Amino acid sequence: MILSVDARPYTDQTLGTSGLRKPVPHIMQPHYVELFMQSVFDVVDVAGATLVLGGDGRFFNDRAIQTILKMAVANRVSHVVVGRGGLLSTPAASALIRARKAKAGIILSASHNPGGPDGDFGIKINAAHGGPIPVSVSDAIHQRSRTCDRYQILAGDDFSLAEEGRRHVEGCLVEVVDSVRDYVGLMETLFDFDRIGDLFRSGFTMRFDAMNAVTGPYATELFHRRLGLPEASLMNQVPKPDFGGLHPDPNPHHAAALVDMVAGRSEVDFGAASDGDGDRNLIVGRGLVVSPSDSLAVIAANARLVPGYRQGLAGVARSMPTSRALDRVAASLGIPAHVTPTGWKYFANLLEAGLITICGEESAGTGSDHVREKDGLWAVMMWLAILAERRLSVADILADHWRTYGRDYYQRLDFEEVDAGAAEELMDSLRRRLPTLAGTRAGAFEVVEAGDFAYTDPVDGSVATKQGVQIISGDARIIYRLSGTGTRGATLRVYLERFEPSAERHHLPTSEALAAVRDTAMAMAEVTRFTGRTTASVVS
Ligand code: G16
Repeated sequence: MILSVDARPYTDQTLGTSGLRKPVPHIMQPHYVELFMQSVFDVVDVAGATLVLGGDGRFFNDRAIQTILKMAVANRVSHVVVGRGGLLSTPAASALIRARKAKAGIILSASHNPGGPDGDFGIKINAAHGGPIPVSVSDAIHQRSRTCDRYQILAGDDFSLAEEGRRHVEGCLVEVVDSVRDYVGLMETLFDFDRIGDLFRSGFTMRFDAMNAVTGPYATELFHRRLGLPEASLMNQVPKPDFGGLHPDPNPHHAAALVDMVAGRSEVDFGAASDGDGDRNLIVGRGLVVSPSDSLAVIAANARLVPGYRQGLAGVARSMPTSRALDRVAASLGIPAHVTPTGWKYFANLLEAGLITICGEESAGTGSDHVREKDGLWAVMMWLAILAERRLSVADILADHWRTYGRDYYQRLDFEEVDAGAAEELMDSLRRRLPTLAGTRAGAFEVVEAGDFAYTDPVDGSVATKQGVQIISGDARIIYRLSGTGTRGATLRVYLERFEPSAERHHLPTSEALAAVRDTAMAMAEVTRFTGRTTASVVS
């Protein structure tokens, strides 16, 4: 029986960089998920459509999946493809949307944010191409949510998601699929599994940290069962609703155990980690952590060694705050390098139009045209494939890369949970001063260019403004931006970059190489005056 339920609309169902993201107690308010999903179903017009549904297994995933399934049936969706146990990584969901020609995908995740009853929950909506919906659609969903005061839902028992199977309910086919199989099949079309297996057989050692999040089952199948990595080399590979208390953000701060094991004590050749929903990655070598911007550049420069990319790259793209290392590779390959605002939806358009093959972000997202999302395990596979071909250490691959292209020292400072009003004021103050900043000098830093990044999408013509303040001084760059994924107060991100052409100066500690840029960045935006902070909460 289909019920029609009246409820009072919530007005705060805004979609940020990655869909709806809220603290768990907030999202568990009565009818909150239901009204949001009804707005989604109304805007996307799901009657008669196929949908893909899954999540990263965090607290409330199991309840929200049941609600959404029952609402999908009530809203006359004809086919829902749902991951077994309610699990799907974000890249696996993107692949399934494309393979099943679904109209949309619903991914339950707050990505790299902590989980558990006091953590965060999120709902991401993906389009038929497999990538995040464009801003026009997320705006329409928010508008609809402001007045949506009734939802449709199937009454009755929960669906069993424990085993693969198909069940018809009220004209809807609910199909539970293996969450991992199709994804691993896709990896097989891109990589030579035997070559990577040979690398492991040669004594090469690796640790993969799934951070108690969704990639555990994927990593177990891919790295252990298919490539022969000993199971003991997998860490935290059982997904847990609270991520075992870990913060599943694969950066040196939150993945400190892995970093210490691989980079610190140099016992292991290669370390990698992924985040809550499996779209981000961390790459670690003996004695060093690879910065995401460098990782992207190395992957692009070596892509032709990998079977799936032998024919070369159509073009590449990075988000504006990502270091310019990728641009140098593109120039040497003679291919276009696009620069987009932060958010994978901009890449999705370029990928869809065939303008780029590989893209990535400083926030540890790297991906290619095999799906329309960033893909953590794909990035790890790219590194393994490159290591298997080149048989050099991670450190030697980087040193060689920097010798060829120069080194872009890079660091991101996060000031988390600062007062939202103060963060806005800091950005406003910077923006007001932009016209007068060019030509000014702060120590060795002479401002050559100062602007607020704006982007016109070459595919759909949409315009995005106010995407981050960028201050350029020849070889150095400072960027200020407010995060679009935090749920408490505001997070100010300050990105620091400096190009160093000389190989003799490629092995400085990053914080030392960027000390002057950091001092300038703190002073120029008056970070301490506005936020009360003298140091960042997280440095990555
Ligand atoms: C999301 C987007 C990414 C983007 C990131 C930015 O990541 O998918 O494309 O780089 O947000 O985060 P912020 O606005 O906090 O800097 P995710 O992994 O949270 O889905």
